[in-house]
Amino acid sequence: MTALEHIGLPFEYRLIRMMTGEHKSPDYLAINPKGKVPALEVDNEVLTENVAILTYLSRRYPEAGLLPTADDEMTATRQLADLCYCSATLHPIVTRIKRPNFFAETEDARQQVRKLAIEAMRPNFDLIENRLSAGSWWYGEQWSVVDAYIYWVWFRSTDAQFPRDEYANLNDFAERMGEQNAIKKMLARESAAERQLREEGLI
Ligand SMILES: N[C@@H](CCC(=O)N[C@@H](CS)C(=O)NCC(=O)O)C(=O)O
Repeated sequence: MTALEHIGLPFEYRLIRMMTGEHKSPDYLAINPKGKVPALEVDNEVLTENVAILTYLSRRYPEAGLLPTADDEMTATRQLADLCYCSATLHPIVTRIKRPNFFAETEDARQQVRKLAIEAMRPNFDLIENRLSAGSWWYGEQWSVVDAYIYWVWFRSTDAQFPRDEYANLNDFAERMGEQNAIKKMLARESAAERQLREEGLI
């Protein structure tokens, strides 16, 4: 969503109520048979998987600067690796921190899932904290959609009990991100979605 806000083209956003299992409903499975969010419909075609969606948007809208210009295969492939790191390593840990109920039935077991996921996240935030000591963003002074993904990982984790205090660079980074228009718009959509879910009695 942040990438779309950053590109600045109009788009329609559909709220998927995961707490009611809407992502596994026949309606949603017709869009993404894997039952995962996000899915992006563009020109009557559906794209799934964050890495694919972000790569597509970056290539289709190069003027938006979602990724730094890559002049050689190695640089382009390393950027792909960075997106895969967010999607394949960080994202599943966030899901366990934020939604332990997907993985365990009792309250005790859910607490245990969250605790283990928080421990699994620490070395990753250590790595990112260290990288941010060399510059404002993942790629030094050039913002990219990798930063948007890391920001999502950070705010979802810290909202769900990950202790934020040990990470000065990440806290500063989050503050810088929070000043961006695309992030403000994304957070406004998140708040509206939260209000809607509250009105529906789902949270
Ligand atoms: N590999 C997918 C994973 C996306 C993902 O795990 N999304 C979460 C929501 S943030 C989800 O749909 N969870 C539902 C589930 O795992 O059943 C991607 O990168 O797009």
